[in-house]
Formats: sequence, C-alpha cells, structure tokens
Amino acid sequence: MTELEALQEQVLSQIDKADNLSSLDEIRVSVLGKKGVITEKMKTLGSMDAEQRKEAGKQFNELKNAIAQALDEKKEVLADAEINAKLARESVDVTLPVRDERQGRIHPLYQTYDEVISIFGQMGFDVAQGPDIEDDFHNFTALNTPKNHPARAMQDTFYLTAKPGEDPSIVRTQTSAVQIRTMEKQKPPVRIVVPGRTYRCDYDATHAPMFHQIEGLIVDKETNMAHLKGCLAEFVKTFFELDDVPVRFRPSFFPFTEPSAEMDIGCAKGNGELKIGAGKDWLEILGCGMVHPNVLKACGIDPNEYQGFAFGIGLDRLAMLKYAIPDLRQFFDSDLRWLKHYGFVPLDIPSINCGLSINGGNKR
Ligand code: 2NL
Repeated sequence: MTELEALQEQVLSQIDKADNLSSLDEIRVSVLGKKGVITEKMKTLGSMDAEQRKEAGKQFNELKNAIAQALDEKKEVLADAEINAKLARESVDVTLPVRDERQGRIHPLYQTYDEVISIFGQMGFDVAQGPDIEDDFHNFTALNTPKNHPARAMQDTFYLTAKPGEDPSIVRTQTSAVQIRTMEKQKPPVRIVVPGRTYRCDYDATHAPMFHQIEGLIVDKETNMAHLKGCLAEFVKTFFELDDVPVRFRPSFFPFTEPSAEMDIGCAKGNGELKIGAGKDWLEILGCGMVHPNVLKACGIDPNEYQGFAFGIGLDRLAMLKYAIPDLRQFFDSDLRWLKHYGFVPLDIPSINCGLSINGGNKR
C-alpha cells in the first residue's frame, strides 16, 4: 500500500466514524484546511521536477477529490440525522390545554356597534362607510344647512386649517355626509345604515370630542312616517331584548328632515336606577324625520317622485344604557382593568356585519 493509499484509508475511516457535524468539520480542517495534511502535500509540488510533479499532482488531486466527496456524503447523512433528532426532541403535545390567561375583550362600544348593525342588517339595510374628514358641501350644504346656520357654529365643529381662498375641511359632526355620497352615486331605492366616528367640541361625563353614531336612511317611492315609526320601535325592542318597549315621538327640528321628531322610550327612573321598557318616565334615545326635499334635490333625486326617512342614534349612549356604564369618558381611557370588567369575550359577539355588503370605507 502506498503512503497516499494509507492516508486515504485512514481519513475515510475517520469520516466514517464521525458521529456529528462538528467532528466531521474538524476532520475536514485537518485534511483540507490551510494547514491540512493534503494542503501540506500540495505545497511539496513546487520542489519537484516537471515529470514528478505531473504524476504527484494527479495523485494528490484524486486523493483530495475522494476525501471531499466522502465528507459531502457524510455531511448530508449527519445533517438529516440531526434534523430528525431535533424533530423527535421538540415534538408538540397537541393534547396540552390552551393557554387562555391573556385573552382580549371586545370593547362594550364595539359590542353595541356590532349588535346595532346586525339588527338593521336583518331588516334589510346595507352598511355604508366614509371618511372622517369631510368637505363643507357634504357635511353641511347638501344637508340643507347653509352658511351662517347655527349648527355650523365654531364651538361645535372642528375645522382644519383652510388653504387660501378655499372652505376649510371639516372633521365630520355626524355621519350624514356618507348618506349624501351614497345618494349621489346610487339611484333609489336606498336602504343604508352608516355607523362611524363623529366629532364635536364638547367634553363632560356624557359628551366626548369623539363619539360614535349610526344613522339610517331609506329613500323610496312610498316611504312614509309610519315606516319610520315601525322600524325604530322594532329596533329598540330587539336591541334591549324586551318583548315590549313603549315609544313616543315628540316634534323636533333638524335642518335635514321635515317633519322632524325625537323618539323617547318608556322607562322607570328612581333610587338611582333606570329600568327600560316599563314605568311612567321617558328617555330620549334618537332623532329622526322625513328627509327634507332640499336634501334629495342636492343629491339629484326628484322629491316629487321619491321620499324617505332618516334617523341618527348615539352609539355611545346606547352602550352606556344597555350595559350600565356611568361615565362616557371611561370608553376612551384604554384602562385594561376597566375593559376586563365591562368587555365581552370575543366568541360571544354576533358575527360582525353578518350577511351585509359593505360599500366603501374601512371595515372594523
Ligand atoms: C340625532 C339626530 C338625525 C338624520 C340624523 C339625516 C341624514 C340625511 C338626510 C336626513 Cl342624508 N337626515 N340624518 C336625520 C334626523 C336626525 O340625527 O340627534 N342624532 C344623534
């Protein structure tokens, strides 16, 4: 056996015995590394004469290739074995109980939001949404609220800084602009509810500068005040989960409806308690009315052919009433202890927007 053959046999047997990737790498370095046996042998080629060098060079290369190939093959085998061992070691026990101590809660406001949308959804309303920043036309003018109308007063509405010569943009005071945008695009019949954030410059236990509304709008040929009453009476019964909730409509004024009304629900107040659905007291719950002909005209709808009803409900107040939350400001404090107390377990909510089409805007 030549010296090279002996070396090859010795290295191959070392490779064969290696039982992990790092000892295999040590072998590679000791043979093929900078100071490795074969590398050292290669260096001797320089001192040989041409004929010798040709023969020795060929033999060294064959040796080197054989060892490199053996190293590669063994490396693959060891890597596979290491992965399999790791998989066996780290197997997941799917029968272990689920960790549940950090489950989140649905905010009572959005629980209410989901409930209200799903009730109107079951009545056949679609959901429409739109931007929080509006222009003067959609927030005011199209809603029969011309310039100098008191509803535009600076202390109520947040305005953004105007570009020279332009009307300032408005942070919407109600969601009605979305109904205007829908009527501009869609021929009647229109049947939508518009939930969303609204903003007014106001702050106390029952008012926050950002609050939530849902407005409803139906425009069709035969729509009348009786439909409005039936729809809203049905809504409060379903929302408060009661067989009967007395309602009454008081005349009111909104620029965008004529006639306008406020709807109260029957309740009993006393001893610091409020019981909804029975008793001699009344609680105002929403504003509503028949869509003003000027609003239909502003959207290109002929008021002689179509009429409609509309309503606006404060979602924050509905949530406070149904879930007995005394102070509106807590809604926006982001206090996790509060949310744990007043919040809802996610799986209990009715599925969001069930069966409804959402046109435009960002879904929650
Ligand atoms: C309230 C009163 C209301 C409307 C909102 C409306 C929208 C269009 C046309 C006509 Cl596009 N009306 N919205 C109508 C009556 C009342 O909200 O007190 N909300 C909390």
